[in-house]
Amino acid sequence: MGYEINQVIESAIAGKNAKDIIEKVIDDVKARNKGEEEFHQTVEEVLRSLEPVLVKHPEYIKESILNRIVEPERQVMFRVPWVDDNGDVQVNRGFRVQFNSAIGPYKGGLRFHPSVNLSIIKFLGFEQIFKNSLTSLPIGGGKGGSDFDPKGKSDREIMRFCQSFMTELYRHIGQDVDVPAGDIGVGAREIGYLFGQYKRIRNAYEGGVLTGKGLTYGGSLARKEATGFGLIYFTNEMLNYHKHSFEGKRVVVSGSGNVAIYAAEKATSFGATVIAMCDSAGYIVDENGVDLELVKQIKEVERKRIKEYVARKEGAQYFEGQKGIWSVKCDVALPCATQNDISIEEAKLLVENGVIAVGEGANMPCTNEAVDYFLEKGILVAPAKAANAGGVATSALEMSQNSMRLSWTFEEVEEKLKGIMVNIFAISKDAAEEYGNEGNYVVGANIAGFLKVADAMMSQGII
Ligand code: NDP
Ligand code: 2IT
Repeated sequence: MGYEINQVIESAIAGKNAKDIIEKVIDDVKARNKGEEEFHQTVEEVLRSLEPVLVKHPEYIKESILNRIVEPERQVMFRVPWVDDNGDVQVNRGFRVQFNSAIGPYKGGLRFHPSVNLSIIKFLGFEQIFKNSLTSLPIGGGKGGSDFDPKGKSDREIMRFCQSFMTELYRHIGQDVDVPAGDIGVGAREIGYLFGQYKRIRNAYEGGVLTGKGLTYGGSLARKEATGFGLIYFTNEMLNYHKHSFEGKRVVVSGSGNVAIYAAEKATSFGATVIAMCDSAGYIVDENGVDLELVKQIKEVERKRIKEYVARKEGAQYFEGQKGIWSVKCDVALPCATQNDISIEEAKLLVENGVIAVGEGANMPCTNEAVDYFLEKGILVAPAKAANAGGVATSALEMSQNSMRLSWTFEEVEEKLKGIMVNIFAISKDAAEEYGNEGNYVVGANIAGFLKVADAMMSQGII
């Protein structure tokens, strides 16, 4: 009885304080991580959605779960020297942020892009904690990368860079410690070179140390397709629940990389027409539906610019500038390129042009203001943490196959992926309802992802 009364009192106090506590943690994060704007943005987005959770669970306040969860368990930054084809020495910076290991080994991709800095890696690592929790698989959150620019580099340069990067990274990772994978600028080629160097240094075949591996040495079927396919499974669940479908819809997909290509492919197989895609230089519009085999040839095989498309496809148009893609009229927008691709201006344009749903394939592709605007206007939003979790989920399935020393068929993996995405929609929807935000899957996904990690942290003591 006494305990129950205490609970009621604590809840009342929490109710009064939850908002203030959250704002205090956000202020602290800003003060202690100065200038890290992308990291601030994700912390604000996640923490502000947790108010009803703190009211219901005052024990999280007492145990300072929020203060602990915003602080990475470990951050590593290192020099990556390498020699280019001219014999000149180049120096890049490497990162690995091991954010949270409450529910499993750190897991998350590596991004190679000139814009990479600590803020970007921390935002991605923070998102990864909740995303990985949503998959229902035992993986913690981490992220890494480098400000290395793979564009225009020869295969040999890529190899030398990857070998140098791994020569430092290897001491921080391991199949039960931290398992990197791909992200922007890191695909099968880079994972191959990274794995080769890890294996050489360790003198052991630890297949589960990296995911997204080639199929001949421990990679999983359907991992390449998984993020894009998963995005469409999730978005389809959301559309169906609201009595819509992909059938006959005009879809715009930003990006033309790994996530974009396979999202476009699956959306097309669900009866949609993909009208436009882009790269960082500009976008193509093809009213007949983008020819994805041609995009794969240009981007995956030839590693050329999307502009090439119009030279090979009659009737298609090319426009300079990436953000202009959001002026193309569509029913469903799938931002699959990079963060903050859709800001309030693009959001207004999309709404004006009749968009009904936004499925976030990239990480944090919409600014917080843009997401709020979509929700205010009744647009369905499939939030990145939930909607793009199919990639990391299938990475975890790759780890399972590596541990078991066997491989599942494409169909088996895809079936599991589909089940995971359907479940993520269900738990995000349920959490949104339970915590008083019906239809807001942004809040629902944050809460559902947070609860599991918070409970694990509670059980494991103050660490
Ligand atoms: P890729 O490197 O394969 O493709 C990125 C695409 O986005 C390219 O077409 C690129 O164009 C375009 N792009 C446009 N603007 C930018 C920019 N400013 N910075 C970087 N890229 C830009 O990456 P992925 O498809 O793997 O990743 C896309 C997004 O999806 C990222 O946000 C990533 O974090 C996220 N994601 C990826 C997962 C995966 O499994 N790969 C899993 C979950 C999320 P260009 O060729 O001109 O650079
Ligand atoms: O953002 C992401 O979830 C990824 N880049 C995939 C991470 C992974 O470990 O497969």
